[in-house]
Amino acid sequence: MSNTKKIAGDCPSLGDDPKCRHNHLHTQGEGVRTFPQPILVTRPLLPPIPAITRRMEDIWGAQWLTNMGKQHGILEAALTQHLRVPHLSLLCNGTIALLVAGKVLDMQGEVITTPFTFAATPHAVNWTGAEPVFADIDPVTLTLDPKAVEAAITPRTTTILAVHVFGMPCDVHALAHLAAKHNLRLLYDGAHAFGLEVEHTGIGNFGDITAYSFHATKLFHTAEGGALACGSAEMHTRIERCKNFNILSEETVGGVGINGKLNELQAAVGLAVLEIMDDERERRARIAAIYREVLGQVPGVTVQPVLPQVTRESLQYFSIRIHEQEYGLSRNALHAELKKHNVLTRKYFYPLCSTFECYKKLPSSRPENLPVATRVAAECMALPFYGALPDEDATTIASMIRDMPR
Ligand code: T4K
Repeated sequence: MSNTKKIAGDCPSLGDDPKCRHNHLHTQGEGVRTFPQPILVTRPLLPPIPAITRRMEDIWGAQWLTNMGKQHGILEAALTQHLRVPHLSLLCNGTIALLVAGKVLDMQGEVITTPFTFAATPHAVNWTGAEPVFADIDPVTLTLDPKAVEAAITPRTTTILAVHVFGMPCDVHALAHLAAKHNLRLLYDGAHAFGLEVEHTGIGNFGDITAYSFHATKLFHTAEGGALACGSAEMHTRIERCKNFNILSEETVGGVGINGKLNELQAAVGLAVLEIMDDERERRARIAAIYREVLGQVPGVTVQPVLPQVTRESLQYFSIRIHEQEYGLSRNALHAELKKHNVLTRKYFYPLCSTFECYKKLPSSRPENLPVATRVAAECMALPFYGALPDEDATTIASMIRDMPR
């Protein structure tokens, strides 16, 4: 390959020794570049240890470990402001957040959702006792296509559960219109949408409820955690009760609830992560810019777009699509080639949820019903995307995709 180069830093082997432990590229002949250590699709954002221990000392001093303690309160207030939402409730993870949302919205009957998502989305529908109905996605935003949603509505439909996949916002206005017209609840899975703003409005302001995930692999995290944002104080109260067994007082339980609480240790991690959030966002914006610059003009590669209505990007994932005919290699082949060279991309979200054993017999799971999602699942991949990824590595990964022999 003509532009193969050695990036050996101060390594005396100049990158030619395969036993070298520096994480720089080793050239092993024309066209072959291999990172000595695997580059993962993401790494958790790790605050300096003292920022954690300082808070641990507070927690120990208070002898208060969970059940909505001081750290929980501080984090909830800080995130309500950060996400620019009217009400926010912290939860122990994003999946339980979806379950609690489903419960308080009385999500029964049929729930129209996307197959192009993580397993948690349809599983949450199933766990609340409803049936997922898969509808196709838009070929640009990869989120639910409002026309497909409308076509899927039946008298049994109660809810639309839409996902802002990879931080690309759903068509929030069209979905709001549909929900109002057909008297449906509108729940957003915002697991990928932390910090996303559309038309200068926090994404959690749309729909009845938005669920966030604060898993370690997310931009903002509490190791495990999640939250629900909503617009009404009454809904917020229902969520707060539901996540705490629906206990109303020492002697009264108001209905069926669950243990969805985020503990003090998780909250402490979240507060420390929040302190370094702006730097992390800056780093990720830089990496996204590198990927866009190198890959933007490569035939057969579509880079995740920044949609015109987005006024603040989420910067949680960076996805590309590989169009086999034009690029000359399939997504699967590229994924495998990169893996050989220690670049571990992920085929999010392949296979489609509609193909899982537990859902594949649903009438809506037929591939003919989901042509766009079926195609996109075969084309899409998530690239390594986290602040600690050096610029040179991002450039190298993008160049490898650009120059991959084919
Ligand atoms: N809705 C949507 C649309 C979601 O994407 C998710 C979660 C949810 C709902 C549910 O939210 P949670 O209940 O999880 O809060 C990961 C995450 O576990 C999952 O949270 C996330 N979506 C999903 C898209 O990605 P896996 O199975 O791909 O994770 P894993 O273990 O393969 O890790 C991914 C990469 O991160 C690996 O390269 C290793 C690296 N990693 C991972 C962890 C946990 C680290 O370097 N350090 C770590 O601590 O699901």
